[in-house]
Amino acid sequence: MITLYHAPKSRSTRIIWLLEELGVPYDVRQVSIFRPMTGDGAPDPVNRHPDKRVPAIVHDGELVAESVAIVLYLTDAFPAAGLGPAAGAAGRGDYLTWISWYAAEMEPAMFAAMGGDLAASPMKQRNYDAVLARIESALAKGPYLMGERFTGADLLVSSALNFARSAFPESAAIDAYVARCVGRPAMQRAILLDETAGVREAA
Ligand SMILES: N[C@@H](CCC(=O)N[C@@H](CS)C(=O)NCC(=O)O)C(=O)O
Repeated sequence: MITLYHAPKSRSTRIIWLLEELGVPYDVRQVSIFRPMTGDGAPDPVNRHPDKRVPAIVHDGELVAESVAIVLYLTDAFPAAGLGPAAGAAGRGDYLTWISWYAAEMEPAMFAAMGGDLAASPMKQRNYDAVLARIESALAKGPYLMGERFTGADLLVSSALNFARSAFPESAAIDAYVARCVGRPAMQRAILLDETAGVREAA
């Protein structure tokens, strides 16, 4: 069984999405977190995340925190879902590149744009421009980052674009991509389960 430490309307919602894509049984442990935007909420002692953040999962006694680690761990652990090339398979390098790029490049660029930091920092502007160029060039080929197949990298990137759409310029290609990804039945189930999920049986 997989236990997900989750707080509604946070980065852990996309892990419910992932678990729904995988169709495996899981248990959602709702925890409180500190919400810096509003100042509400408090770290929850039952949360196994080392920083009392979400998401974190425990699978067969193994604790995994950080969204990208969880996506990689789960898409590797359940390869039948076809959400990421396995180690040694064609496309693995591309998959690892996208997943790592998301954490190391896209999230910082997105938060820099949201925080209005770009104008004062040529370096941040350059990084942001590179992020946008990478998204645009992938979507020009599309329909997904790695081509025809939706992967864990799309789950991360599209959920971030959906959350912070205003951090990026108007673009029909980005809008269509976000709609294509978040319109998937698994994400639509995740939205409904966000506040209420407990134990979910295998699909
Ligand atoms: N890099 C982490 C970020 C996790 C994170 O900051 N999660 C937020 C919710 S979206 C949280 O738990 N905040 C509580 C806090 O900062 O104490 C990841 O992607 O997993």
